[in-house]
Amino acid sequence: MPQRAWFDAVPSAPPNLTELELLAMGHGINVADGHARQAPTPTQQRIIDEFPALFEQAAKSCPASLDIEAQRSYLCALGQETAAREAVVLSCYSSSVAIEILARAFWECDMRRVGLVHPTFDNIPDILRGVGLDLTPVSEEQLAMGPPPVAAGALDALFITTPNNPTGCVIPEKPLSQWAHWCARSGVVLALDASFRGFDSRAQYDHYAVLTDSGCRWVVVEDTGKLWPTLDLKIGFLVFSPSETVLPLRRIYTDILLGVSPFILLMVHRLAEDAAAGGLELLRGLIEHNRKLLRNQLQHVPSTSFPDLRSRVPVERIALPDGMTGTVVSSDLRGQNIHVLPGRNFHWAAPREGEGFIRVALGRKPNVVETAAKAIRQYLEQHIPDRKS
Ligand code: EGV
Repeated sequence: MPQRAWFDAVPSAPPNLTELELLAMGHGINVADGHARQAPTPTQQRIIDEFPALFEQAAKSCPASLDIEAQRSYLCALGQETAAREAVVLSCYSSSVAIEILARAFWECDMRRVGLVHPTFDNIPDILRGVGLDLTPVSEEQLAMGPPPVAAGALDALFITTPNNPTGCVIPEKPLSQWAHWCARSGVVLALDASFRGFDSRAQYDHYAVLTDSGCRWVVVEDTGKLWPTLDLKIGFLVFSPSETVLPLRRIYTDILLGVSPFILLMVHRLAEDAAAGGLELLRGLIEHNRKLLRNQLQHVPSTSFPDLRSRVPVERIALPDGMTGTVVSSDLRGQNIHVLPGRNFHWAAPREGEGFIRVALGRKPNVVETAAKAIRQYLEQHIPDRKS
């Protein structure tokens, strides 16, 4: 029996991406959410096998020391030495909680006008709008080119997801530096969400050195949640400069939580050490392998393509043939118990622009990706609109 979607009761409210991801949980082939659902590597499995001992050790340790060790090992594994040395880091239950805290801090400081990368995963604009901020879309092309000669005063903050979700687009060091200098001159706070940086070495240059050198105000969200198959035991880090004394980040943080579990801090510390000692390489290999499986299955389907050829994030967009929409394709596939995401909601400022694609998650066992890829191929071959030549 297919389960009834609880949001069916409110037909006027279309589901967000996370509601669609929930429909996939435990049902059929789930390549919907971007979470890590691949098999643990042998050394990750060894850490998982030690969980009872880690729990005991965490109970006996000083939580503040575990917190610092988790932060530093994670940031250093991903090339962020300057942050590990100098930044203030608040450990949150998830990166969404970190973004919520940041959004509330902006609102409290009357910083309501936020430029946000477009497209991006819908929960980012939804959280920012949810606290009452006004969003302006900024395209990936514009971000790559560096700042336009925009008059200062149009924005209070600029929010960039890098690598971006779903495109995998990374902002390189030079444009980041240009944007950071522009933010410094314009009095704009630069906010980065680097949740996917572990998958892409091009996103592992020392961002915090660039931010600090520019003299701009900055806040960064980091996330362990997408990397390791730990059943959503994870941490989102909210990272900022010790000189950031205006945004009430610490106060809002303590309104919401006391801290994350010392057990999870210790687990993150151990998995970050494993990541630095070869775990990240293995992970990138798996994602690359799964991406190839998907692309190979679909390579001969007419008018179907992969727009993000340079992407290394654990999701892949498929551009659909003309005449098909991601909304219909994902809904039909869901009817066959194959769960992918439609593109529409990623284009939060212009949803119709996202109808041309679906998104497939790659942080899975290869046979799951392969099964999904075959089903998608069969569906597309059967439904491709007749082309008059
Ligand atoms: C992705 C799930 C939230 C989000 C999934 C995601 N939604 N946090 N409301 O973590 O790409 O599927 O980012």
